[in-house]
This record gives sequence, structure tokens and C-alpha cells, in this order.
Amino acid sequence: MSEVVHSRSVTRRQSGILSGSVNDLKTRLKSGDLRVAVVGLGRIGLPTAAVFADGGASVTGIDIRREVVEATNSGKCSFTDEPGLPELVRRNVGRRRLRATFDPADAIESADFVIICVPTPIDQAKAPDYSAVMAAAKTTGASLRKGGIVIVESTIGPGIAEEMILPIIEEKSGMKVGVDFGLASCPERSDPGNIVANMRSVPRIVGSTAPKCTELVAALYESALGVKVIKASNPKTANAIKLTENLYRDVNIALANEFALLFEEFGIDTVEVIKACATKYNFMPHYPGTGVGGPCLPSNSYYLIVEGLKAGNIPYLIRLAREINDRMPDHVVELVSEALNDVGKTVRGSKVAVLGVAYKPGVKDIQLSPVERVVGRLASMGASISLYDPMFIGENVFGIPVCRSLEEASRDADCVVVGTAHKEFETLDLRRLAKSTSKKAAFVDARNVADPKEAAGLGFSYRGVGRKFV
Ligand code: SAJ
Repeated sequence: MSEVVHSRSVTRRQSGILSGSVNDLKTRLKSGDLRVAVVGLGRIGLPTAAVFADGGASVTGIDIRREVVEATNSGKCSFTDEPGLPELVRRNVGRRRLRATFDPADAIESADFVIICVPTPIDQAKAPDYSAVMAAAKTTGASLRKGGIVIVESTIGPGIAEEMILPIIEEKSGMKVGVDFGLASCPERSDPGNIVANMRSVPRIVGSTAPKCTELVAALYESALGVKVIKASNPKTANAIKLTENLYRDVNIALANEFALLFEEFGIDTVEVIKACATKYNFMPHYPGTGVGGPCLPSNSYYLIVEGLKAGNIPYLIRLAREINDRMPDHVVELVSEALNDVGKTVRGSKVAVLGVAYKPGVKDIQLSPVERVVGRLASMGASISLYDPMFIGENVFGIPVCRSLEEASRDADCVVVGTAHKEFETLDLRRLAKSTSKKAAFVDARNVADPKEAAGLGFSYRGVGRKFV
């Protein structure tokens, strides 16, 4: 790099990315000179750091967990259920594009972009817990350099960026947004279990407090990740877009669950109905089941509900959808009780084998998994529980050791419950299962992976969510 360009880019870096142009950004990305700090190396933060490093940036990840920092710096990654991520971390640590630290200042003071990817769970009262985001804002503000840009990828309520995060960064840095630093919301839109591919394909939403900042952040995601970027009017709009897509899903799943509860009474196969509806161009199929789990859908609604209530607007539908989805695990317990009664048994004293504990197929994650409530209720009603989940073999989940095989879990079981539709269960061998369970056994398919007629034909007392043919 010639002296002139070098001195110009050093001065540019000294004066920060905000004062540079989109071309400067692209030049510096190409030369490996663009610095990105990622706050939080969890299921979103670590892949974010890795894809930006792989895209040419010099990335430093920050995490308060020493073991995560050490593992990352030795090229290791615990998210073995994220295809492509372990290799990406190993490769980019290997070529010194990615490193981790638990000293935030070390990473932030030289960063052009600081990306905040910390969790935003809900608390016992179902209120959003923004403490990690606020702490990240403080840490960032304390070391942010002039001309740096802060990007919030964590899912937050509309207005939280402008009204809570911005003042903290201004107060901690002594700088002014839009003048001395930039602030943007670019909510993550990645599907756990498929995050790396999503981060390189799903368009991103960017909304910031200043058009120049929006331009630069958009250029960062386009150039480094190769994705399309939709520019939103401001951070609160970007956050509203993220919540809208997740709440749209939660409400539609609630509708599918409501249809299931109705059609069970009419002896109609809800899965047959939804599959047929899905042949219509504008019908987006969602399926009933054990309930809605994970770090996103069960909590995201409350970010909007809380802001709505503050504004004197009660989001009835969104709230009701949460209630319907939260009731599904109890409905599964009712189906288990009914199905056992049909073979002259009760929950008390029965062995119930639960297949699948993860909140959704293909992930090693039990955050807010609806299966936990099913297991807890059945155990409290006096059933003995055995668990099998291919993602947790040999581990303890919900305080119960996970069996090494489906056979081991279902041996002499009075009832088998499918809690999660892992791939392995889509080809469940019901004939073999019937041989390992007790003679008169129930089969409750809470994820409708198996054929009801085959199950009933094999002598199981069968129930599915939205499929009750008695
Ligand atoms: N579920 C159903 N029926 C369905 C679909 C899902 O009961 O028809 C259940 C799943 O079993 C699971 C829960 O809902 O328990 C959530 O499933 P999900 O597929 O929505 O998975 P998440 O929560 O891991 O990912 C969602 C995704 N959001 C949308 O698809 C709108 C993902 O794209 C987001 O990035 C993610 O939330 C997030 O991080 O916000």
C-alpha cells in the first residue's frame, strides 16, 4: 500500500468510519483494515463475528465468559448444531482475522463498527429484560472512538435504541450521535440451526438516526456478507420490522393451534386441512404442536405488548396468541391422560417416554422449550419419565438423564410422546416402537410426525395435536 494511501487511510481511521465514504469502507474492507468489534459471542454473536471476518473485516469478539473467549481463540465453537460455523471460526482464527477478548476496551477503542449481539430475554413478569443491552451500551460508550458506528443486532422494542441505548452511549462517551458517532439498528434475522447460511442470504434491515450512517452500515453488510439491505426510516422502524415478522409467525402458529383444538372436536385431521390450504397461493402454512419455544417468539411479543400498553394501546391479538400457544403443553398433557385412559391406564404410575426436548427440530437448545412443561406436569401427576433426543444423548435435561437410544427410552413405556419433530422422528419405525413399549400403550404425536392410521393400526391408543379420531 503506497505511503500516500496508507497515511490517508490512517488519518481516515483516526477520524473514524463515519467521516469516510462508502468507497473508503470498501477499500479498507478489501485491504483487511476495517475493524469490527462484536459484543456477545452467543448463538448470534459468534456467527456474526465469523461471517464478518470471513468477509474481510478484522474482527474482535467480546464476551464476559472466559471459557467462550478461550475456546474461540483456540478456533473452537460450541454450536455444533450450526452447519458451517465451526469451520468458519477455525479458519478465521487461523488466518488471524478473528480473535476474542474479555477486555471490551481492547476491542472497542480501535473499532470502526461495534455490533451489539447480547440476549434480550423476558423476566418472570414477562417484561423485557434489557439489562445486557444496557450494559453493552455502557461498555461501548466508555471506549467508543470518535467516528465509530454502533450497530444493535439484539432484538429490542421499537424506540429502545433511540430512547434508552442512545442516551447511555452519549453520556458514557461524551460524544453526540450523528456528529461524533453513529447508531443503527440492524436486527438479526437468522434461523437458529441455519444461521451461517441465513446471514449470507437473508436481506438485512438497517435503520439509523442519520442517512450517512445508514449508508455506511448498509455498505458494510452488502460488502462483507453479500446480502441485500433494506434501509428503514430509523432504528425504531427497523426494530418494528423484526418484531412484526416474528409476531406474525407467533400469531399464525396460535391460529393453527386454535384450529387444532377445534378440529379435534369435529374429528377432522388438522394437518390434512393445513396441507390442503397450503396449495392456495396466499396461504402460509403453520402447524399446531407442543407449543412455541425458543429465545425469540415466546418473548418478542412482550417487547411490543409492553410498549403498546405504555402508549395506552392493548395489543389484544398478540397477547391472546401468546396465551393460546402457552396453553398447548397443557393440552398435550390432556391428550396423554385421555390416550392412557383409553387403554385403562392413568398418568399416575405410567412410564412416559418423551421423544425430543429441544424447542424445535435440529437445534441443541431447550430455551423456553414447551416440552419442559409437558415433562414437568406429567412428572407432577405421578408418571415416570424417560427422555430421548439425538441432540442431547447422555446429558441431563430438565433434571432427567437423556437415554442413549429411542429403544432404551421407550422400553416398556405405557405412553410415547413426540415432543419435537427432529429429522430422526420423521421416519419413526412405529412397528419397532410397538415391540418395545408395553402391550397396551398410548402414542401421543404432539408434532404430527407419524401416520395416525398406522399407529392406530398397530394397536396404539393414538392422539395427535389437531388429530383426534375416537
Ligand atoms: N412452531 C410451531 N409451528 C410452526 C412453526 C414453528 O409450533 O408452524 C414452533 C417451533 O417448534 C418452535 C417455535 O415455534 O418451538 C419457534 O420456531 P421458529 O421456527 O420460529 O424458530 P426460531 O424461534 O428459532 O426462529 C425465529 C425465526 N423467525 C421467523 O421465522 C419469523 C427466525 O427467522 C428468527 O431469526 C428468530 O426467530 C429470531 O432470532 O428472532
